[in-house]
Amino acid sequence: MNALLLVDIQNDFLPGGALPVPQGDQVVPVALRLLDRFPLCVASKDWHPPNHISFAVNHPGGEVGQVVQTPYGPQVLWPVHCVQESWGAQFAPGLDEASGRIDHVVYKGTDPQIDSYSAFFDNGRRRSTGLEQSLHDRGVEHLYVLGLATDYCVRWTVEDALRLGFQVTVVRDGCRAVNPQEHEPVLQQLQQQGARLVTSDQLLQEPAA
Ligand code: VGL
Ligand code: ZN
Repeated sequence: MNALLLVDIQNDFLPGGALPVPQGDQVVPVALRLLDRFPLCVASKDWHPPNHISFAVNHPGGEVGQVVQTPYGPQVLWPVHCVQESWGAQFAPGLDEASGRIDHVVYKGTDPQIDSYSAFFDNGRRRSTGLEQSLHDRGVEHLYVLGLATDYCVRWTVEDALRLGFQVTVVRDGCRAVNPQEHEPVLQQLQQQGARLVTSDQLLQEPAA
């Protein structure tokens, strides 16, 4: 069984949002084109409480971009983003309207004390989000991944998926990076770790998944 996994395609990661990913809006039409092709679609949402450890404002003197030490390792400080129930945490326009076609949503980064880039585990790999179990329950063996951002949540999600034994295909043009110069090197690293890279055009030419 194949599943499409949409990573963090939320307002705050689009231009105009709190943590804008350059051209982040351009992944939405790619996601919409692929949605109909998959028997199962799962999406992750970054879903932080206001007192989340990743927010610079929650560290005295903390600045965005600074790296602080935490019990689970280094943590980059971010602007306040994807606060639970806020506009910024909603799916991007277009995807929000199509959200009836998303079978399952995984919420991550919900614990104030630890971040969660991966849709599978928190950054300390202490707690699971339940995504692995729900994919196994549905008989999923192959994940097709796209979303935001290539250099953070897509990367960590794909690395965990590979470690967990899923076959992984990353849809190149369905991803954008916080640091655009990181996009291609990260994709190359993911390929070296065992992910297949395709474009959405290539995928749409393959027999339906
Ligand atoms: C993300 C930074 C902070 C992401 C989430 O979705 O890539 N990046 N929170
Ligand atoms: Zn976040």
